[in-house]
Amino acid sequence: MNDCIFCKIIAGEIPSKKVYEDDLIFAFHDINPQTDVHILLVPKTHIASADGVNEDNSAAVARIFEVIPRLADALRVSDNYRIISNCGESVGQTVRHLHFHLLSGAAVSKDRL
Ligand code: DGP
Repeated sequence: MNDCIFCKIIAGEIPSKKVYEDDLIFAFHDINPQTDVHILLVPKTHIASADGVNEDNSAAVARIFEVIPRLADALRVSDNYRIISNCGESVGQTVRHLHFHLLSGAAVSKDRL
């Protein structure tokens, strides 16, 4: 997907604050954090949303959920976080590349942004 922001981040064409990468997935800090810890985990393969997950590409989703507890431990938020994936514009999906928000801590006030 040439026009996909997250594909460009994965390819290194747009800079990001990477926290994890392997053969299937990429994780980085959200550019507009909603909480003290706000990480995005994405499959390297372009999947538009959770609706696009199937038996051919679900290994990346499984990998994301294997990595989440390791990242949570590294970020010192184990047993203290939420995972959210918006599927569809009507519920707030703004980037059409499947991603999981890892959120922990206090909401970041506008004063701090
Ligand atoms: P959603 O609303 O669920 O589609 O979340 C998309 C998130 O992606 C949103 O929290 C902001 C983040 N985001 C959008 N563009 C960029 C970018 O260029 N870099 C980074 N790091 N995050 C981005």
